[in-house]
This record gives sequence, C-alpha cells and structure tokens, in this order.
Amino acid sequence: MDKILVTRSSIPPLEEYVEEIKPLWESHWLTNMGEKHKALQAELKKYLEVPEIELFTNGHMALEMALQALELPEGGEVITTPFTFASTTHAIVRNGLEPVFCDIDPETFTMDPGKIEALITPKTCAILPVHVYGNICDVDAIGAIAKRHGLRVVYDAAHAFGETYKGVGVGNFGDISCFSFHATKVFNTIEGGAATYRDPELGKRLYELKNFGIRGPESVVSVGANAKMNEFCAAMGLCNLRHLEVEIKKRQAVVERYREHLEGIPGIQLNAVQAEVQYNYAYFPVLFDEREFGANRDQVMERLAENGIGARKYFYPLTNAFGCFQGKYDMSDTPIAAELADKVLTLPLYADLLLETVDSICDIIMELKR
Ligand code: T4K
Repeated sequence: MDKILVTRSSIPPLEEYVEEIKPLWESHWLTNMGEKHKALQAELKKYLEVPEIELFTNGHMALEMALQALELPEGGEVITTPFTFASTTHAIVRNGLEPVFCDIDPETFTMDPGKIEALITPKTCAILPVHVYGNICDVDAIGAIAKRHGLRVVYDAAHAFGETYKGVGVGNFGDISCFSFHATKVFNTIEGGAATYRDPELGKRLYELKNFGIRGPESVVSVGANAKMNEFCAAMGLCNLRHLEVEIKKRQAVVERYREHLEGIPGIQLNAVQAEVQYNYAYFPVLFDEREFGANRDQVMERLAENGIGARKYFYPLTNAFGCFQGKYDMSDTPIAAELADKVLTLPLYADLLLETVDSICDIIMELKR
C-alpha cells in the first residue's frame, strides 16, 4: 500500500485552474482585492448563506482580526477551549487578551456551556468556542449566556465550512465566525480564510485591518496588518467550490465505511452524530480506551505508521499545556479535554481515499484488539 497521510488536498483539474488564472496574466492584477477576490467573496456569501463575509490570507488571521475588530479591552478575558489547534489560543494571546479555558463536552468535543458561567469574571469580554471536527457548539446556550452577560462571541469555524445547524448556515452564529481554507480543509484556497458577520461596522474594520488599517490614500485609521487573500488563492477557491458537493459526498462514503467497521467495538468511541447538523465530513476522530480495547492511542498510531498510514493526534497536546505558555495554565482545570486528548486519533480522510484502503486501515486497527 502507498503511504497514506491523514489527509490530501482536493485540487481541481489543472486545465480548469489555468483557465481561471488566465485573466491575471492579461491584467497583471495579482492581489489587493482584485476580480477573483470579489468573485469568490460573492460565491461564498451565497454558499454559506451569510449576510456578510470578508476573505483573509488564512484562517488564523481571520481569527486574530475578528478579535481585534471587536475592540475588546486590553487584558480582557476570553473564555475558550484548550481542545483545538494552536491558532485559536494564539489569536487570543496575540491580541493582548487572556485565555480562560473551559472544559468540553465528552461526546462532541466542543465547549461545555454548563461550565462557562462559573468562569465569568468582571474582566470577561468574549467567548471563543470551536466547532471541533465540524461538530457544532451548543450555539443556543452560548448565545443565551453571552446575551445575559453582555459578552461578544467569535466562533472558530475552521472545521465547519458549509455546514448547517437546524437549517441555518453555521457562519450566522455569534458576532463573527472564522473559517479556514487551508490546503488540508474540506474547501481550500491553498491558504485562506474568511470571517462572516452581520454588523456592517465590523465589516469595515475587518476590511481595513487586513490592509494595514488603511482607509484611504492619506488615511490610516487602525494598526492593521497584511492579511489579504491574493488572486491565485481566490482563483483556486472558485475552482474548488465547483467540485465541493461531489468531494463532500465522497468524504461521506469514506466516513460511512469507517463507521461500518468501527461502530460498536468495545473500547472505541466514535464522534457523536448531531441530528440537527448537516456535516461536511471534515475529520474522523476515534477515541481508544486502552482498558477495553486492549491498545492505547499511541500504540494504534504506531502500528498504523509501521504500515505507512499517517493518523494524527488532533488535538494533543491541549493548548493550555503548550510549552510557550510556560506553566501559566493548568490542564487539570479541563479534565475531560485532558482525558480525550490522550485518547484521540484522527484517521486518514479525504475525498479520494479508497474504500478498500479504509478496510485495510480498520483491519490493522482491529488486529490490536484484545
Ligand atoms: N482553528 C482551528 C480549529 C484549526 O484547526 C486551524 C487550522 C485554524 C484555526 C487555523 O487555520 P489556518 O490559519 O491554518 O487556515 C494542519 C493545518 O496546517 C491547519 O490548517 C489545521 N488547522 C490543522 C488542524 O492541521 P498540520 O501541522 O497538521 O499540517 P501538515 O502540514 O502536517 O498537513 C497534514 C496533512 O495534510 C499532511 O500529512 C498531508 C496533507 N497535506 C498537507 C499540505 C500542507 C496536503 O495534502 N497538502 C498540503 O499542501 O496543520
């Protein structure tokens, strides 16, 4: 079997991309909100069914600038989850804000809303939950808490592109939702991201922030940075968007095949299926309970690696255990997240993954069952 990695970027036929970028050769307009950028923005607004959208150079900059655009007080506390990619926590810290870690729900891996209010202090200014693996946070409960306490909400929707909850596009929740269009995501623009929002004032700030805070030729109104999506990335997005529905269907088939093999196996816990969510099948996380299964997560990962299969520990370590924070946070404050981070392994998943390969991956895993 060829080496199988945790994912593989979806790409359009080369000719389609070449056709899409031809006008760039004619216009010499390569970046700074050109025609492709505008076209992708319009297409995504429709696809995600959101009132407003701003494109970014990547998902991380969308998050950083979303927090900056909300003009939160310096040193303010942001309640967030440690069960996420580095980006979520770094976006808070790089804004001069203080992350306060909330534990997660053991079924959906998303922030447990029942534990948020105990963490609120006079310094709390926002909540930053993550739709982990495309599982949608309890947006109703989080929205109610935010309203009760006057807090802003930014969703990290990096994993939830195109999903709906109770029929509503996931980018409609909170003040701002941030998506990632990284090469490894269900929808990619090579590198890219977006923030969706309702308030046009926020939109103005997001637009200016991603372009150095420039409002006009002689007017710079905020300390922004450069986070503009270039024309080649936008063109990739326009192409990939045309194939997305087919790609998601193929991903679904892969996920269903995994479930056929692994559902109901003692010691294996699969991602809970949320009835009101239309999924994008972004990730396939599996929890291994050593006592029941007979092998732990690391042993499974090692055995897969020996067979050329690159499963990944998304997300281990927790962000509140990162060395860069030098012991400032304590992961024992989030015991469920700590336990799941020790057990979780995300298995290979991409549109062109052969179902026979899924069979082989599951056979290798099952060989370890006691
Ligand atoms: N919030 C959350 C919750 C996130 O998960 C992320 C990103 C963000 C925010 C920030 O969004 P971005 O700023 O990235 O847009 C990857 C991705 O780089 C990262 O985007 C993603 N989350 C994270 C979960 O995974 P790595 O370090 O695991 O990537 P890497 O290079 O090991 O790639 C994984 C596999 O993907 C490779 O084994 C093969 C495949 N691959 C990779 C690349 C780069 C491809 O097929 N093509 C490629 O071009 O972080």
